[in-house]
Amino acid sequence: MNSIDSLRARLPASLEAEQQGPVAVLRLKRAHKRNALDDETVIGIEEFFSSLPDDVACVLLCGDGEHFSAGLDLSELQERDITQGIAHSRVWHRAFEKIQFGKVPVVAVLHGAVVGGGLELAAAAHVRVAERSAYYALPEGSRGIYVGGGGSVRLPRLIGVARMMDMMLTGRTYSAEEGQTIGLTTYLVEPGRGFNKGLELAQRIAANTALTNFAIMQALPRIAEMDPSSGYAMEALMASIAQADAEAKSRLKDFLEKRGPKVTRS
Ligand code: 1HE
Repeated sequence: MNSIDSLRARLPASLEAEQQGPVAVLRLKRAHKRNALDDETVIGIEEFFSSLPDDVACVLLCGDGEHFSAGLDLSELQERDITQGIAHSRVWHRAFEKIQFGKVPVVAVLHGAVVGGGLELAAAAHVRVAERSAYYALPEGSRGIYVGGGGSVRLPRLIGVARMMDMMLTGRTYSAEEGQTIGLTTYLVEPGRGFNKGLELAQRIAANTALTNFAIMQALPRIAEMDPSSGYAMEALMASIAQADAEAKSRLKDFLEKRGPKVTRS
C-alpha cells in the first residue's frame, strides 16, 4: 500500500503533501514563482492523484504564499513547437483528469491570483473555497496563447461560454465576491480562513460513504451531460446500487432509530 511518506518522497520540491486523518493536503509550494505550474509540478500533481494512499478519503488542494497560482510557467513556453505544444497540453489534461475523475473528492482553497492554468487547476476540483483576496483571470488572450489545461471544457460548465469569452477577449478580472456570484466558488471566507474552512469541508466529505462519493464524483457529472432519458436510467441504477450498500443501510437504520444526525440550519 502507498503511504503518504512514500508518495511525498516522489513529489518535486514544488509540491508538499501531508495527511491529516482521512484528508490528504497537497500544497503548491513555489511561492517565489507565485506557484506557476512548470512541467515538473504538473507531472507531480498527476503522480499524487494517481497514487493516493487507500486511507485517504478526500484531498485538500491549496497554495503557499500570497497566491494560489499564476498559471502556466511562462518561461517554459518559449522553446516549444506545435507538436510539443499539443503534447504539453495533453499532459495537463491527463493530470487534471486524475483530479476530477480520480479516487476521491478534492476541495480547493483559493487565494490571491487564481489565473490562467491556476484557474484551470481549480476548476478540476469538486468544491472551491475562496478567500476574499482571490481574483480570477485568463490572461492567455492578451499573451497570444490559449488555455490548455482543460479550461475550455470545465470553465464554461461553471460560468458559461459568454463569461469565459469575455475573460479571454478583454482580460477581465473577477473579484472573489464576483467569482462567488457567478459560480466559480461555492464558499467565500475572510483572508486566512480558507484552509480551516476547506479542511472542515474535506473532513465532512471524508465521512460520507465511499460509494456515495463515487456516485457524486463519477456518475453525477456524466449524467448531467447525458440525454435526459439515458440520465434517468443511469440515475436509477446509481441510486439502487448506493442504497444497497451495507453502510447506507446502517446509516438509515441509525436515523430511524433516532441515532443519526438530523438536517440542521447552517
Ligand atoms: C512567473 C509567473 C508565470 C510569476 N510563469 N514565472 N500567467 C500569467 O500570465 C500571470 C503572470 N503573473 C502575474 O501576472 C504576476 O506574477 C502575479 C499577479 C501572479 C503576481 O504578481 P507579483 O507582483 O506578486 O509577483 P511578480 O513580481 O510578478 O512575480 C514574482 C516572480 O514569479 C517573478 O520571477 P523573478 O525571478 O523575477 O522573481 C515572475 O517572473 C515569476 N512569475 N508568474 C513564470 N506564470 C495550460 S495552458 C495555461 C496558460 C496559462 O496559464 S497563461 C497565464 C500565465
